[in-house]
Amino acid sequence: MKLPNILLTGTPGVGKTTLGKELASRSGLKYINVGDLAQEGQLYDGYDEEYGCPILDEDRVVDELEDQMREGGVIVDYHGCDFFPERWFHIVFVLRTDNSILYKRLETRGYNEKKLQDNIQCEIFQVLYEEARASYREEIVHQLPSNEPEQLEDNINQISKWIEQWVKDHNS
Ligand code: DAT
Repeated sequence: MKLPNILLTGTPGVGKTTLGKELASRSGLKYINVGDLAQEGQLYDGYDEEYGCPILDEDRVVDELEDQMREGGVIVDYHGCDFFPERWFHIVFVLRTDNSILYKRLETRGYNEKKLQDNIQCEIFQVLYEEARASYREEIVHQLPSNEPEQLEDNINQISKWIEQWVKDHNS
């Protein structure tokens, strides 16, 4: 059976992991967190002194995922989207959260002031939405509000319906 690949992107803290895992458990699709994948495989290329974090080796991440993506049925979660091959994804969701809510979530994570401000700016300037629109066909890029639990539920229901329809359309 053919299954679609879905990209969940957006600023850290907008709720990609929460949505991705729940969606995977309800749909049977496989959830992949690129940050975790990179850590497990040490898919890094140097260290960013300014941000105090390792730099993702994008080519190795793509190589690592290629076979699974070709098979289909994968939900990918990452706060970046311009280095994945465009052909991988059938739909792209950019999660969006209001500044004050995002600020509280990131504060809870213990982010330092610089990291907090950088991420809030990232959301204000809709960096990930612009990146997604520059990297994928406009028709497949959608924004989803992710401020409250009701919206999480709505997003899950909406995407589940989309998956169902996609599966019907591509397996008949
Ligand atoms: P991300 O994977 O984008 O970094 P996350 O899934 O870890 O984000 O979520 C960050 C926090 O926000 C976490 O405590 C769960 C909460 N959260 C996520 N989506 C939410 C929603 N729609 N309503 C309320 N809280 C949400």
